[in-house]
Amino acid sequence: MPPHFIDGAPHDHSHDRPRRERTPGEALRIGIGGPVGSGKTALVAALCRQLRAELSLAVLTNDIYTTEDADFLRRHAVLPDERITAVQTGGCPHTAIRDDITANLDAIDDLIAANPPLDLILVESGGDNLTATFSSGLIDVQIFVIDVAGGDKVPRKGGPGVTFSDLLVVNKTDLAPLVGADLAVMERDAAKVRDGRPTALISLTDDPAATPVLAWVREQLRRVDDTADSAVAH
Ligand SMILES: Nc1nc2c(ncn2[C@@H]2O[C@H](COP(=O)(O)OP(=O)(O)OP(=O)(O)O)[C@@H](O)[C@H]2O)c(=O)[nH]1
Ligand SMILES: [Mg+2]
Repeated sequence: MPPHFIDGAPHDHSHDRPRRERTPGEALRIGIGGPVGSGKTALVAALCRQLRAELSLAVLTNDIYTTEDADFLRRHAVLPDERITAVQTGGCPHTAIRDDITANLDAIDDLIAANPPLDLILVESGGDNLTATFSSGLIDVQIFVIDVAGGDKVPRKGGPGVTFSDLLVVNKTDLAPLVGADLAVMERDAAKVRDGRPTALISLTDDPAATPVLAWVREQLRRVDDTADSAVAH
């Protein structure tokens, strides 16, 4: 029997705003989304620890009912307190990063005003599901973090984060033997739908520097610098 599809769903997840216009010299904004517990905050902490000596950084977290993730990052002193802020969404986290992004934009304005000049702003989404993505009116590029613990089927289940994120991160590879997940299957299924966009398999436990993700972030920053240089030259 063929599957039933819901067409024109009342809670549509596909709309977006036009890509925001980045002024040369403005901080690059990287969105980090993905399902609950996949390792988004752990990745934010890793990137802050690796980049804070060379860049001016700030972090914005989203949580539904608390400011748990921002509190965690402050407690672990990954950045000075004034460089970490939070949005408490009160409802589905994806609404705050895609549908009504006002609270996130206001929080980013506050970070920029309090910490001039900023090179990079990391925006963590509240833990959500495979349908959640950031509005391109809020961030410049986005990372989608899934983990191995949910089983090796997750990339095959697809969704906009798995398919269209600028970088797909498959975290917790250390757990693969424990849950019987085949990493080669995850890599292959991701490659099938990602049309050449990169995927990084990592374990933040085994590699706390998140080396491949760090290299990707540095590449994004270099691209931004190149754009700024060419804008000055013209
Ligand atoms: N074994 C293992 N555990 C990890 C790894 N990365 C993160 N964790 C653990 O996974 C749990 C969830 O990590 P978080 O960084 O809080 O995940 P999150 O995606 O930010 O969670 P939410 O914001 O609640 O959606 C924590 O207990 C982390 O210590 C990893 O590579 N391997
Ligand atoms: Mg988190």
